[in-house]
Amino acid sequence: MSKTVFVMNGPNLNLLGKRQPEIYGSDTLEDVANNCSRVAAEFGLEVRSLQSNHEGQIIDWIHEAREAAVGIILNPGAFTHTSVAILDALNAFEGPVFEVHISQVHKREAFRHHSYVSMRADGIIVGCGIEGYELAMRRMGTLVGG
Ligand code: DHK
Repeated sequence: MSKTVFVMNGPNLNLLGKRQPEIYGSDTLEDVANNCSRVAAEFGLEVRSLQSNHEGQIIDWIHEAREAAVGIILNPGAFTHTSVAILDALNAFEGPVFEVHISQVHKREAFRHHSYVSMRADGIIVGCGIEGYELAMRRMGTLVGG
């Protein structure tokens, strides 16, 4: 059975490519999904790409990942900076977790400088545009790929 990595995106990332392109670029979430699948295949991994604007849905998917995924790559959007509940859910997941931010959050407003998810993440990729997801997937492949 092939191993699956959940690539999860939080609120407003469904608008990737249309929303503030000067910050988030012009590529879409579909581009992210395709790029992740291509890199994952190099390591014999499969990808399930998920996006939700709802915190509870993201938590439910993290719970599902306990049985269905070998690792999680997550851009929690603004929930990064607010959600103890997502941190708690990730703490109940045993595989590698990579946190991705498209923008360089540390050059932005102070409220974006703190991440609850970083307390659990095994690696953090910030400010590399959507390429950050591929970088995370390469590291994931090194850790859990076949
Ligand atoms: C995406 C968001 O939607 C913001 O709320 C975060 C993150 C940054 C990103 O850079 O991908 O603060």
